[in-house]
Amino acid sequence: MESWTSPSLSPLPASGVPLRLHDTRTGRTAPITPLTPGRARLYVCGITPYDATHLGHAATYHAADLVRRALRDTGLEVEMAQNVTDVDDPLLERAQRDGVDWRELAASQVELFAEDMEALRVIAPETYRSVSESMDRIIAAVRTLHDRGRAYPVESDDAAGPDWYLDLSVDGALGDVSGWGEDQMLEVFAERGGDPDRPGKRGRFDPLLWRAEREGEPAWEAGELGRGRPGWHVECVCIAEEGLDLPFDIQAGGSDLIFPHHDLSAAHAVALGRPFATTYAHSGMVAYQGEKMSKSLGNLVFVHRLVRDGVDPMAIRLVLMAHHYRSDWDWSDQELATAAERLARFRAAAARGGHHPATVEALRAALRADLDTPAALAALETWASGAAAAAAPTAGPGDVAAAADALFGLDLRG
Ligand code: 5CA
Ligand code: ZN
Repeated sequence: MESWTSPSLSPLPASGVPLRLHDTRTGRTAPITPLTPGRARLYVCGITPYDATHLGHAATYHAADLVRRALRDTGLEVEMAQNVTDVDDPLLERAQRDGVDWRELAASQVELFAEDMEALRVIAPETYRSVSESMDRIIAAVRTLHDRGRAYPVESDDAAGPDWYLDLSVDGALGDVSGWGEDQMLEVFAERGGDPDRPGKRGRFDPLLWRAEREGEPAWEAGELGRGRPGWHVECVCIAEEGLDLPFDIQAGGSDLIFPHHDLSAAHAVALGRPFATTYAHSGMVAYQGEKMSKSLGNLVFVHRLVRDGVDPMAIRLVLMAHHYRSDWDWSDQELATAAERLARFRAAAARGGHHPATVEALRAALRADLDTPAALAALETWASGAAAAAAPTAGPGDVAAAADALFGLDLRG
């Protein structure tokens, strides 16, 4: 599937100092050392395209973009893969409600998403695949899981054949990523697409692997598993494998995906006999008016609406930068106004001529310290206010605007 046009990239000469990133699985912040020397592989979970990009999505893809930029700055080649969940309950339900074909709904939202990513100067993924276009791989994976004795049927009353579940007890990988106990898992499993109480399941957290065809739903032929459509988690395993091969370095996404999605994606990979990711990076949740911004709650602030109303996308990026990526925070119009003023100050400073190697070094150091964007902003503020000490004659890059662009995707030339 077509992604979007990446912003022009002019990396600084490689710093060679590794990125330190917080890993949800170990709970520690540690240097990223790619499995393949010189080449880092990153996967970020993509959108379910039934509504436009909101600020929560933007924050998550901004964080992944910073990971990419930080890895590049250390001199690594970076490859990124991203999915589009175009076959899933909420999308199919929305399409049905609105009387549109699910493919059309998905295509229109995917297009809006691409425009938003481009406006925000997010680097496009090398591999960008929807579930519907990955169906051959997904079917091969669920059939392999069946052949390996990991799948079991659960009868349903509204379909011709059974639904199929992944038996987590075989590999015992439940909780490997999240580290959560079962009580904590149970608190969120149902609201995040799980069905802990369905009769016939062997384990409460066993995920749906293949759902038998229901009337009015799209379906594909999967041999001994019958006609149907995939459950959620297997898509990211297949798309990661296609784009990156398994295992890969970093799995990224919002913290709402720690459990069940990333936990169970990794469990699917293990059941296929492959380890999944080395590091799991999660961004915090953006709220609006006190509640997590979510399509199901409807309390959304859309990127394209802000842009249409004349907001400079770089001001949106500055709001995102003002919050450490791992913290949960509330979007506010006040902060957007502050960011717009800040952008004007930074641009004025860049226009005055912004050679200052110490600031460039501070920006790099902030980025590689677990994406410490508040520290980077503080360095830019000091520079823009003219309070930064006169640059000692040091080696290394000194153009602050070029560094803000390469490291943080901030265009200060406008
Ligand atoms: N398609 C799946 C992932 S395979 C999905 O979660 N789609 S989504 O459209 O619901 O979310 C897309 C990405 O945005 C995910 O990485 C999710 O963790 C992140 N996200 C969703 N809501 C928020 C929010 N309020 N704040 C921060 N990130 C969010
Ligand atoms: Zn995913």
